[in-house]
Amino acid sequence: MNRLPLLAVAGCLLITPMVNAQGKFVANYDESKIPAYSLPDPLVTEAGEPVTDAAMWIAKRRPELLQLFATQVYGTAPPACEISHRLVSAKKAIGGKAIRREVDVRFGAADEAHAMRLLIYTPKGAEDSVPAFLTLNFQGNHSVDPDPTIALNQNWMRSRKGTVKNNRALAAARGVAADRWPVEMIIDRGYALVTIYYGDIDPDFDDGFGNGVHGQFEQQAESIPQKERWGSIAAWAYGLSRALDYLEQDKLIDGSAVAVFGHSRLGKTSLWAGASDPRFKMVISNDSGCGGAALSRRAIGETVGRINTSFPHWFCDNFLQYNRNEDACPVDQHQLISLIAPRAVYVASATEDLWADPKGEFLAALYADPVYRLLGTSGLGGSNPPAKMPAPDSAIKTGSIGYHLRTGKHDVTDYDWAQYLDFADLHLKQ
Ligand code: GTR
Repeated sequence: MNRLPLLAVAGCLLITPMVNAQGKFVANYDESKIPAYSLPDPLVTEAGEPVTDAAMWIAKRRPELLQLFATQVYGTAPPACEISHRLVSAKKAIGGKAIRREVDVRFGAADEAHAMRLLIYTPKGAEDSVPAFLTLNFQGNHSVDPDPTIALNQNWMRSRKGTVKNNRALAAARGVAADRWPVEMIIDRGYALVTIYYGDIDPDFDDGFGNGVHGQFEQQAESIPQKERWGSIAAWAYGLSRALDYLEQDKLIDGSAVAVFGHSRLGKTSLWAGASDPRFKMVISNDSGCGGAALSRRAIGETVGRINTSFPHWFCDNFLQYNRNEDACPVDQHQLISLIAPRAVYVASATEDLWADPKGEFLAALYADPVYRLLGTSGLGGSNPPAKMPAPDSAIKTGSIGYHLRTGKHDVTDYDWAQYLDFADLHLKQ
């Protein structure tokens, strides 16, 4: 097998100060100031044994890595709960090309169980069930399309001038995020789009894990050591898995051909959902950065210390010990991508999104490649992995690992979606 040498970066031995004279975090963007690090090898067990075949990966290395990510990074979620669902609305949409439904999915059978609302577009007149993109959104289902019949979400939302006041969405929020959701293009290609407001699952603020699904499963969490309890990313991923439980029952959707997609913090979430739930056939991380696709050890742009300070509720408490001490973490993010193997994974970056470290995102995809090849897939870029990062706007999308660096800022654009649809054609439509 063609093994890639894992990077041991000499770097500078003096760790660069991350704070200025006023004590404010200052991101490093200088490659020459990356601290010295060596990456843990996905294909060597914690006991130091090389992983030589697929059976050993499946029986030994994959479970041990999964456990490390659960206990050291994202936290351990409770076991899958039973779900119940209720159709809220159904109508024609997108000029009659699609059916759009709203379905409430509850975390339990009881009426008072916590619920999330799925907004589902399926192509009208499809002869068979269709593959789907399952996604979380930041601003409510009503922000995805201006259609005034989509319910205006009234759960807690971060206030935004003009669209969210006192943490409640205003009618002006309808369709505000439509740029990121090319529903017609997705429908025209024969796919369903399923989206959920992420705050339905767990509101995105630090309340000591009382609200959202955390609140409902408080008792189960008590049996887990405090520092390993699930953070919000694990809670959102749990919601995605329960949404998939529902999609497996939905006759219009092929539950065995679902891609999980997310942008930014929700890209971190899609990676963890795809790593921890092997039913996801394909995983897409759009500009996910630190705690997502970017290698933590590079400590360039957003760092572990910074993310744990700004968003203390995203990860488990054990992750705090790696603040400014990334090299001590037993795992790094190329191993998270490896956990998705041999299923298809796509990592995307943007040229101006230096906070998310595009190069670190690319390297993590590249260093997951040996696991994909061990499992008999084409890995990144087909027969041989690329020697260097591709030029902007030239997607690598023929193997089981896809990657592109889009020109522009931290965002989701039609260019991004066009690549994901091409990639999905190869992996969801066989
Ligand atoms: C930023 C955060 C990033 C990214 C982003 C987002 O503030 O530092 O890690 O997740 O938010 O989700 O929009």
